Amino acid sequence: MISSAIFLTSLAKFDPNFEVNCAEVAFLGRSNVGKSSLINALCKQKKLAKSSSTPGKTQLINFFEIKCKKNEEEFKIHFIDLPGFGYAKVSKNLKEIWNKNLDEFLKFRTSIKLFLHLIDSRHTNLEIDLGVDAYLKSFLRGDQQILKVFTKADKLNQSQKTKLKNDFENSLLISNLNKSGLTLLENIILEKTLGL
Ligand SMILES: Nc1nc2c(ncn2[C@@H]2O[C@H](COP(=O)(O)OP(=O)(O)OP(=O)(O)O)[C@@H](O)[C@H]2O)c(=O)[nH]1
Ligand SMILES: [Mg+2]
Repeated sequence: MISSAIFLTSLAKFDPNFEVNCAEVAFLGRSNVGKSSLINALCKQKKLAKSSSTPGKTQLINFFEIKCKKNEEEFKIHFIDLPGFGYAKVSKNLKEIWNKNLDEFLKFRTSIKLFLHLIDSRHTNLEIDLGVDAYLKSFLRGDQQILKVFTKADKLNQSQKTKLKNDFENSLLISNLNKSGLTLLENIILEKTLGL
């Protein structure tokens, strides 16, 4: 389980000099889907990653060092909080720079072993998410995995939850608000990155 988490650093783009000696988990998805809130919920901290109801809050690539424990042994991974895709209210120029920087970062940062693609559980088939999925698959390496995580489950009623689970095999449905699905997700992250 996660035993501690600290903020490490922020980058604007891929930096080959920022080397890494552990597996990394990238949290990505549309703006406002709940990426930063999920990092906080998994780490049981309120303000580790900056979250806001205003889309576009996360503008840099933020790294967090996560320590995990199993049977007295300690392990380290990184969580990476990314700016959201599809945020329209910034200048076109800035959007292009973000996209180019993010594109390079995601392709070259081979220490990322798990891409957590967060999708709002109320809007599961948006074009932009289908695009993100195809985009990730276009450069995914053999030692990297994608996991779809459906957020804001607290907004669904029971029959909507059942439908989502039927529509998406092995789907993970979480809520940062009522903490549902978080222990399962934590276990899956640790298993996929550390083999724990
Ligand atoms: N109902 C509900 N709201 C949530 C949940 N998780 C996050 N939110 C809210 O969604 C809004 C956006 O959350 P963030 O975590 O900042 O989203 P983000 O994906 O990091 O957004 P950007 O940094 O702009 O890309 C905030 O108002 C959160 O309180 C959840 O599980 N349920
Ligand atoms: Mg954010």
